[in-house]
Amino acid sequence: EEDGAVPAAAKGSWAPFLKSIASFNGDLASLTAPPFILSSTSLTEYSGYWAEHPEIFVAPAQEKDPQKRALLVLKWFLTTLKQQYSSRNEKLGSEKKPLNPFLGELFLGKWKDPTGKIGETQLISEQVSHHPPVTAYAILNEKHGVKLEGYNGQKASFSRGTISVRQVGHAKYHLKEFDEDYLITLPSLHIEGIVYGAPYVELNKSSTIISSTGYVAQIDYSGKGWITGKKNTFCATLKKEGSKDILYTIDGQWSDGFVIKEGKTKKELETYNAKTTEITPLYIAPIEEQDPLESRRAWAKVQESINTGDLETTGTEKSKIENEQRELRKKEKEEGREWERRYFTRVMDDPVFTRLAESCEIVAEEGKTDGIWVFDEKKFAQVVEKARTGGEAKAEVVNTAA
Ligand code: CLR
Repeated sequence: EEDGAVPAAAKGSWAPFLKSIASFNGDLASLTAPPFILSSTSLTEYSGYWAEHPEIFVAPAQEKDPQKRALLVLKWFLTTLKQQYSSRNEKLGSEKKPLNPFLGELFLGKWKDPTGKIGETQLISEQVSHHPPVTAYAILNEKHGVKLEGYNGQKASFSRGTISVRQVGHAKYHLKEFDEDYLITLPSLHIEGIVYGAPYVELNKSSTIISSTGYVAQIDYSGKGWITGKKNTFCATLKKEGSKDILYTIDGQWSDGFVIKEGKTKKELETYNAKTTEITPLYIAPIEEQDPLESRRAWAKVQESINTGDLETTGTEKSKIENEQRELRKKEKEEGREWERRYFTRVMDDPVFTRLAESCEIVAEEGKTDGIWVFDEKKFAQVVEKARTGGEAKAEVVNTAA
C-alpha cells in the first residue's frame, strides 16, 4: 500500500533521489528533490503555524493564576504541533520541500476576529539570512498584550535511511500584563517514509518551556517504533523549577489529541482534540497590494508553474530570482553595506534569553545562529508610521561600513 505513494510518473525520479541523499551534505536548500515533492509554499509561511488557533494563543493572558497560566502556555504550544509538523501531509498528501526564501523575503498577515473577544493577531515573518537560511517572526496580539517572537534555522544530516533535522533557534512568548516571559526550545525531527516516497515528519527527543515565574515544562517525543507505540506521541510534565513534584501531565498524540491531568491526583482536567479543533485562516493582502518583497508576490510565477507542473517555467522563474539576489549581494559587497532587515535586528546577547536559558541549563550556543535575532520594536514602529502617513515602507539599505 505504501509503495503506491510515489506517483507512477515520478517512480523513475525517486530512486536517483534516494541515491543522492545518501551523500547529502547537510544543506537542505541544496537538496534537489524530484518535482512531485516540491511544494509551492515558501518556508517564510511556516511561521504562521504558531498561531492558527488565536483563541488558544491569547488564553494565558486572561488567567490570573501563574501556575495555570504556565499550563495554558504549554497547552498552546502543544496545539501548534499538528499545524507545524503534519499539516502538509494532510493538505498535500506528504511532506514536501518548501521554497527556499530569499534574504529579506516577507510573509505578512493577520488573523481577524469578528467576535472582538480575541482581537486581531498579526503575523510578521522575515527571512533574515539566506546562507544559512534563517527565518525570524513576531506574532502580536495587542488586545491581550501577547507577543511571540523567535527565529529558526535547520541543521540536517543523513543517517540510517532518514534525514535528521536539528532546529537552531528558539521562541519567546511574552505576556505584557504580567511582564512574564517564556523561553521555548524547538524539537528535533526526522523524516520518515522516505524510501516509500511518502515522507512525513516525526519529532524526537524533547523540548522545554521555561518561564520567568519559575515553571518548567518538558515535552518528550516518540514515534511509532517497530512494534508498539503510535506515531506523533508525546508526554509532557509541568513542574516548579528545582522541585520534583509534577503539577500537571499532558499525554497523547500531537496530531490527534491529548489529555491534561493534575499531577498528584491524576485527575483528568481537560481533553483536547487536535482533529476537530478548527484553525482560523490567516488573512493575506491581495497580491497587487503586497510589497514586492512579500512572499506570494515575489514567488507568484514560480508558485503558479509548480502548481501546473510546468517545470521549464519553474526553472526560469526561480533563476530570475536567484540571479537578482546574486546581483544585490554583489552590489552590497562592493558598496560595503549589508541588507537591512525590515523588522529584526541581530544582537549578541538577549538578556531574557540568557537568564531563562541559564536557569534551565540550556546551552546558549545551540540557540544561536551567529547571534540572536530579535524583533525590533523601533523598526516596526517606523514601518507602521510610514504606512499611516501613506509613505512607502521600502526596504532600505543602510551603510554598515561606517
Ligand atoms: C520549519 C520551521 C517550522 C517547523 C518546520 C516544520 C517542518 C520542517 C521545516 C520546519 C523546515 C524544512 C523541513 C520541514 C520538513 C521537511 C523540510 C525540514 C523546521 C525539508 C527541507 C524537506 C526535505 C525534503 C524531503 C521531503 C524529502 O516552524
